[in-house]
Amino acid sequence: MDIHLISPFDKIAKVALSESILNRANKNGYVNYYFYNLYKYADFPHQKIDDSPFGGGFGMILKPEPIFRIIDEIESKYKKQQKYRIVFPTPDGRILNQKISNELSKEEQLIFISGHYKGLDQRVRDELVTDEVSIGDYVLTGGDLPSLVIIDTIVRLIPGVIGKIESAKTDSFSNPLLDYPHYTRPESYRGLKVPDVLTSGHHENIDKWRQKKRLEKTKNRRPDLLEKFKNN
Ligand code: 6GU
Repeated sequence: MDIHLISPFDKIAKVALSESILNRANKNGYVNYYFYNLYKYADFPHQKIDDSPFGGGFGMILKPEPIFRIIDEIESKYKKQQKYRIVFPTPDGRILNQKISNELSKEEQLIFISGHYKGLDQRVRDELVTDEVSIGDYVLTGGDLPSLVIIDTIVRLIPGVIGKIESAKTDSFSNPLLDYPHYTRPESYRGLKVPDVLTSGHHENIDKWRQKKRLEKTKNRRPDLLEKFKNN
C-alpha cells in the first residue's frame, strides 16, 4: 500500500511513522509513506497556503492550488492507472469505526489531506476528497493527529504487519465486549495481589472469570455495545 500525506507540517507525521509497528511495516515492505509539504507547492514568492474566507468570517481557509498540484503530481506518477481514495480528516466527517478502517485497508493508494486553520476550500472537498472522516466528538487543533490515528488503524490491518496473536487480542471491536483485566509478574507488588483464580491453573475458571469481567466492564462503560452483544 502507498500512503501519501499532505500537510503544512510534515514533520509531525514523519516522526510518528518512524517508530514502532508503523515504521516496521514500512521497513518490511508492507507500506510506503510519501510526504508532501503544502508550502513547497504554493506560489512563489510568498508561498501562501491559506487565505481569508469569501463572504467574511473568522479563520483562514487552505487554498485549493497547492493541493490540486500535489494530486496532479501523484496522479502523473501512477499514470492514473491505480484507483485511490483521498481522505480528509475533519470534525464534520463520518465518525471513524473499525468497518471504515477495514474498508480503507484494502486500497492500494491512500492520500490524506491534513487540514489546519478553519478549513479547506470546498472545491477541494467536492472535486478531490472521497472520504471525510472524524475521529470523534471533540476538538483538535489540526488534521495531522487524526490522519495518523486513521493510518494506524489501517496499517495494522495489512496482512503480515502484526502477528496473529496480537491482532486477535487487540481486535476488541471484532468482539463486541471490552477486554478483561491482564496481570503479569510479580504476583504480589506493594501489597497488590493478582487475583487467585489467575494463578490457580484452572483454565475453565479462568475463562469464566475473564468473561464475567468483560461483561461487567462493558455494562459499566459501554452499555451500547452490550445491546449489540445481546442481539447477536
Ligand atoms: Cl478529523 N480533525 C480535527 N481538526 N478535529 C477533530 C477531528 C478531525 N475529529 C475530531 N475532532
